[in-house]
Amino acid sequence: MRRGSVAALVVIGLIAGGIAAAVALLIPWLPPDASRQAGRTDFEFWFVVTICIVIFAIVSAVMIYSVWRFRAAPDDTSDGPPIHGHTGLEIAWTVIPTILVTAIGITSAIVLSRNGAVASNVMRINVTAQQFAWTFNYPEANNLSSSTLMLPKNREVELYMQSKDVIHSFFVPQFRLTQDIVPGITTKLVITPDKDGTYPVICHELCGLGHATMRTTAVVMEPAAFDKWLKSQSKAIGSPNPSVAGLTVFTDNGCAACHTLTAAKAKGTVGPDLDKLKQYAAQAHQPLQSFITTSIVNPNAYIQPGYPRNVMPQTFGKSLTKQQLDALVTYLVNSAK
Ligand code: HEC
Ligand SMILES: [Cu+2]
Repeated sequence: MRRGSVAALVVIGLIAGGIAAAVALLIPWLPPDASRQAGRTDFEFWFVVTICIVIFAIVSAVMIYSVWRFRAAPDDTSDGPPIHGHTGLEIAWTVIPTILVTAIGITSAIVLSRNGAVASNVMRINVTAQQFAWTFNYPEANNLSSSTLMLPKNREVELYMQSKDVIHSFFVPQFRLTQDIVPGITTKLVITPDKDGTYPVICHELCGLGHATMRTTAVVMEPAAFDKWLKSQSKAIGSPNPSVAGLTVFTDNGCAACHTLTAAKAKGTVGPDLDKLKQYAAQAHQPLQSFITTSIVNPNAYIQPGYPRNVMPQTFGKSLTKQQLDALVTYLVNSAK
């Protein structure tokens, strides 16, 4: 090959690689990372991207150079010369990708096994996914239930995830972790959050009409603050003051997102106004307390006219402990006007 051709190939390759690298590096593709697993996932991500950029540069150089250098003259209708391949090139484009793909396979396997490794002091959290809500239960704290995923910083947690209906998927971009939740099996995910903050928990698998609303937040806090939260929750739920206990259950389980309730400063409008429960119970010809209990445990048993069925999560009967449910019902009975 002529010197000039080599120089042209190198220049085109550097320009193409430079553009691809700029697109990769100058645009902030990834949100900040907030878990120990995220660092490893990002390493693998950039390892693959780097390989892609180099290959892109080589392919672009050869392609652009060939289109320009070997183009046919406008009046040239003759066939090109017969060529029988190039053994050296064929060996190169087989061996090099084999090495690269093997390297990606090995590094991915290492990242996966490190990310899945469980420490001895791991904290278990049970996750229930269902159209279209998340519930988190803490077996270490009497199965305390929360609709927000509260996590202590630097402590490894293992999620045991189950679905009540269809396939969902747990995804927190800042943790760089995602795992499907499949009816009938328990899938697991290990997370070691390492930065305080509030991050979105997203359902990552199209799971029905309300899929886009199947979101909550993960809150990572200092271990001391987390212990305080656990204690205050357990205490509030066991509180002899029913309004404290019930309010805690109400706010922790996302009721405020869909319902209005003055006592809880809730302004949701997806579901009926819970300040009017007395009136609704009368319309349904049911005693107030059993009307409220059934509405929470089995929302489809009675559908308030004008409101959609299957929107209120069907999980509360399972996810709330008896104590939490009692506190919640008492609270709603007392705050109904
Ligand atoms: C995703 C939105 C959503 C969430 C979260 C939600 N609800 Fe509902 N809720 C609804 C909708 C919609 C209805 C009306 C349909 C029906 O009657 O089932 C409803 C109905 C009710 C009713 C019966 C009202 C009536 O007049 O029939 C009660 C009581 C109630 N919800 C309490 C709660 C409590 C307590 C929580 C939290 C533990 C909660 N809801 C969480 C959407 C929601
Ligand atoms: Cu979902």
